[in-house]
Amino acid sequence: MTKELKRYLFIGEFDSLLLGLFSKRGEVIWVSSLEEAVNQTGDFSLIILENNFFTPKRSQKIAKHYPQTPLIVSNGDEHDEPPPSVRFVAFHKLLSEQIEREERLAMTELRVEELREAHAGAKKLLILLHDHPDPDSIASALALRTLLKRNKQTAIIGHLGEKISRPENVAMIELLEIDLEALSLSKLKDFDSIALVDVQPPFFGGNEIPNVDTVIDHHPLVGSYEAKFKEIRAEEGATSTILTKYLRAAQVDISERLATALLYGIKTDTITLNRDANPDDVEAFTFLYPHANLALLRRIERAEVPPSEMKSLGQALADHWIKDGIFFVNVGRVDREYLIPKISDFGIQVKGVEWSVAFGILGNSHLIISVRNVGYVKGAGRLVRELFKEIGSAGGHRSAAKAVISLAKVRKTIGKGSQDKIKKWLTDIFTKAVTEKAEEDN
Ligand SMILES: [Mn+2]
Repeated sequence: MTKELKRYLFIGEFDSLLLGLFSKRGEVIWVSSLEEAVNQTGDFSLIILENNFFTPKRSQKIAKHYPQTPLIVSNGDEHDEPPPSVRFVAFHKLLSEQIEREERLAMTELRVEELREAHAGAKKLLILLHDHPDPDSIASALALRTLLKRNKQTAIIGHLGEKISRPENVAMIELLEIDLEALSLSKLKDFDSIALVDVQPPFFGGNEIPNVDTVIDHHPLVGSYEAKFKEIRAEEGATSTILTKYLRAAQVDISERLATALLYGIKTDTITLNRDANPDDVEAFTFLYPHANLALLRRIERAEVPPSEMKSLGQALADHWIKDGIFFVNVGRVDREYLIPKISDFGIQVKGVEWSVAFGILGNSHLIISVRNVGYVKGAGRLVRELFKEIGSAGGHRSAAKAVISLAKVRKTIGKGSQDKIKKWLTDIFTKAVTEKAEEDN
């Protein structure tokens, strides 16, 4: 929803305090009968029914009259079978800032209804991914299938092209028991409904994809194409983020397997710090984290490390120390950069640690510093920018960041490029910055 003027329709008996509060947010129309309610002109941002006024029948009539507007029942008791798209919200929540969140959820729930509608009659549904499926696309497909209340018999997840070969993707599919079919183009016409996730029709190199009813993607909108349901959100770091929002809004139970897949999808699409995660990604990630199977996730991710590199990992971890809740690791010299963030990820799991700083020298020319924090402390990205922006490239988001500094600059800054010197320097500046930051934040 944008910042346009909000209009609220209240139906039933309400405290003037509540109406007064809402009139500060937008226009308030207050009626007491169904007849008056459906005789209004124009659209509303939100319709709020008083609990005593609410009956499933009345809410259905109102929903039919205002199909684009979310319905909230104030102070409603939980119903065994609530009508679709009606949320029951406690009175105190209506008074607080949480109402904004409830409004967004209610809006999203309406979108989910439209999405389900787009495939309602489909006999053979295909959820189609891009030609080289990655964890984000695979997780999104699983989530969509759950959202549409289908299973592997009633919705195939497929892609065109070669069998999957990247070790971590193979591990994800095997460990999470995901059935993914490699299809040929001619097979597509067998499906009477197709949903695209993490991809859009023009990405298929000019190949015509028939019966595309849904497109859900976080890549920028490309070209023009028709679909019954389109959700293109380029501001999100992952398609898994969009689908996590849908699942939450529709109050669908998220299994451990699905949570693990989505968490991994968001992680792989955003943790590459060249691509910043936005607050939605962080919120989805935080929500999924306790539901996911982290042991399984580690097994999936570990597939990325060739056996030959296990030795470097082991050696690297040996040179670690903890100071003021910061876990430091000197990874030493590496040929492949990803070892450094990997070890930094590991460091944040150490008990009592709030920050993890892993660093190493890549290709004899650059110092790479990878920073993680537990999330409730602030600004990893800001912290590394403050520390290193003068001498190298530095950035990231709230809980993960990285800096790259040439060894020449390191020598210029601290006089010498020896590992001992670097260790002392980084320990000092990080301890100082994190302690100062904690004081600022309090
Ligand atoms: Mn993606």
